[in-house]
Amino acid sequence: MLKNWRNLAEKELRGKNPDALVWQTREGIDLNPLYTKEDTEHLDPGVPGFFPFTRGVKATMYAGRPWTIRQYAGFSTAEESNAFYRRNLAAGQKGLSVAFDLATHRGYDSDNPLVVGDVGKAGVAIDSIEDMKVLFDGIPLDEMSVSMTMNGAVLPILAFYIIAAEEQGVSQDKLAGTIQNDILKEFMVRNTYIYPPEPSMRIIADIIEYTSDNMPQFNSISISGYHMQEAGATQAQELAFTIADGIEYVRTAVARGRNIDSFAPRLSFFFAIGMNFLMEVSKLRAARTLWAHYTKDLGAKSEKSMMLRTHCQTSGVSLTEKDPYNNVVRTTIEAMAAVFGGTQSLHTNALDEAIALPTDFSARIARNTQLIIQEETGITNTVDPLGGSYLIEHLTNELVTEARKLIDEVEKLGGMTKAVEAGFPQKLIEEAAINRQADIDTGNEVIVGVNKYKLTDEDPVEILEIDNQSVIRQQKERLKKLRDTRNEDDVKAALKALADGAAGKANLLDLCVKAARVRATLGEMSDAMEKAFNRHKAGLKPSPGVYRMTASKDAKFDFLIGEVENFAASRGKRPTVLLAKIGQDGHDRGVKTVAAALSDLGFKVLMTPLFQTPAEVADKAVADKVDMVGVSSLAAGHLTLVPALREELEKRNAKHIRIIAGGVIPQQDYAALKEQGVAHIFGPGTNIMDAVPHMLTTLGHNMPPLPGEEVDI
Ligand code: MLC
Ligand code: 5AD
Repeated sequence: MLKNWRNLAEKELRGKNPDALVWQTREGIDLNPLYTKEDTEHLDPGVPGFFPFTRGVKATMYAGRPWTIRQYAGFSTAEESNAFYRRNLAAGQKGLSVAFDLATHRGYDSDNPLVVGDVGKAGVAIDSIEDMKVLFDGIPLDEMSVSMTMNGAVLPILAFYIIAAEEQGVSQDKLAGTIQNDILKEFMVRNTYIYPPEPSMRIIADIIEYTSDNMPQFNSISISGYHMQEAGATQAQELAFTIADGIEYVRTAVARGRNIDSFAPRLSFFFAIGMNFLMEVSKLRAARTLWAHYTKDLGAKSEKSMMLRTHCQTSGVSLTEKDPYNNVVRTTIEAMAAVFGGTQSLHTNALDEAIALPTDFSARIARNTQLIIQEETGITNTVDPLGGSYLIEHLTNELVTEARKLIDEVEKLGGMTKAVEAGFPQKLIEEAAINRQADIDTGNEVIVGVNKYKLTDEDPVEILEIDNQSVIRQQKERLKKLRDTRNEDDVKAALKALADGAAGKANLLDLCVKAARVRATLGEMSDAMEKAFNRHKAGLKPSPGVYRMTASKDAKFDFLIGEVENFAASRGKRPTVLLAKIGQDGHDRGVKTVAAALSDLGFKVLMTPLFQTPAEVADKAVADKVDMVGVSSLAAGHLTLVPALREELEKRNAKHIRIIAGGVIPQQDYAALKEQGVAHIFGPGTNIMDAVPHMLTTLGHNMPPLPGEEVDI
């Protein structure tokens, strides 16, 4: 039969070998154009609800209870976010998921000068228990399951939550919810850590210990692959490193003397769901299979410890600033993959993802995407509806195999903490990100509306604007009121106990709960622990060679190298650019990819570490005599931080150093930035090779037209 198929296929292909249709995925998996019974005869995925849970953790899955529609949200003040949550719950959302601003993530109160650009911007500003109470005003915490995405300042935030519930009359044993508390992926890709890896892992163990003793319904970690995929990881890398992180957390808690079955049932997971539909469905099935086997090998006896329960979020990085209504379609496809994969909880991104935070309008469409799948399609009525598909079973098995290989490599390095210290996962993810960018820039990978089928005119979409200065003002007032009314002696004593506890061995969540009760702020608690732990700092540097491998196949690449050489010959020095990250924005995939590409194109590329002040960037720009500073902004701080940088350069008589900016910057802000002297703004989806002529022209180079300039249609 198969032979007949090959003959027919060859005929259809006019004599070409059907093997030419094999697709090598980014994971390095070869996918054939056809799968049959023979490919899956040796594979038995079992039934849902039973080990190894490939087909789902519950016997009835969505037929019994649909997944939780849990939209991640937060912006501005606690009042504004609370009102937004209530509107969303009234319109069909089922669980809450809190996005905190970057000042909060990094352990700073809103009145700290280091966070002027970040307060209230990428999430809600929370400084104390008083803010947390307002955030959940009118939301009964014994009924609502709440997820909080917090990793750096995880102790004060979880403590505020416990006390906010206590002051609502809800004891901590009744709290159902999840704290992200996944620090390993912060060091790997997300960058909202505060302390170095060792004390950070101790904090994780303290939280597992405290929650498994006192909060039996609370998920102590959300082990997250999401941010790995967002940073460029392939699905196999995301899968493997997430499971490897899980293994490391299990070992950490076991090393504390905890029985695995006392805490593992409350470890939960979080994956990204991108556009490779069949791969994503298979990834979730593979994840459950892997976790069941690894936890069993680690000594679990209870099946609850072996069940991988997960939240999913559709992929932000797959969405585009260009022709943004296409994003509704992308998100629908991704949401369906999460559902076919058997997720427990889901966030669907809004269509304005690559521009700003969701408005009420875009949040409504995102939420309705899930409601429509749940209520109009009938998809929920059968468990694991794609189970038994030849391809899905084959791919699930391939992903299990690929992930095991990577997990073995991590094990050889001594586990994930050591692997992260050695930079192993980071390097693979970074290379995957650069490769993908090169594929997109050269058109090997198509993104509709970005590198193919482009619009000539883009209609601007309405965006959510946040008055950052007003948020800071309100937060400062609230902090003042708190400090005026609390008992300072109690606060001092609680903070001293916390500082001593950090230097010693006490459970830090317990001490933070006590400090929250007497109204210590988030910044004060973080500082108390920083005395013992210090603050973690990490540098950035370009990775040469990877972009060139793919991009050099494009004629534009050699042409641009030639122009950079011409520039260098006429000036006696290569164009020198300092790529800068200012404020608390730790998103570094973009800046690392741009650095890699520009250095392969002949630029001299310098990079600042993360979390710089405008003054620090200006100092480095002047000291290193750069021609240009490129500011990468993905957390909406640009309108505050870029003008501040210009001022700092002017103070140093360095007006000649040009500024360019890139990242998530709404068109609406372009004029204001240009008025502040920004020479060029490069939005999401910019082809790096197309950016180079603008950069050279800005530096006064006389650019000839590019060969075969693509004509927009
Ligand atoms: C479910 N239940 C069933 C059932 N299905 N009971 C009988 N029959 C069925 N078919 C039960 C479950 O056992 C459970 O009870 C209860 O119903 C709730 O179901 P759940 O499946 O556990 O769902 P949920 O409560 O929503 O929990 C999902 C979770 C959790 C385990 C994945 O960790 C979670 O909500 N995570 C969300 C994480 C998140 O939102 N992260 C945002 C990150 S954004 P019981 O008693 O067994 O518990 C981000 C972006 C950034 O990170 O970078 O800023
Ligand atoms: N509100 C809503 N969604 C958010 N995201 C990040 N911050 C917020 C917020 N404050 C989403 C985006 C982003 C992903 C990490 O989470 O989709 O890409």
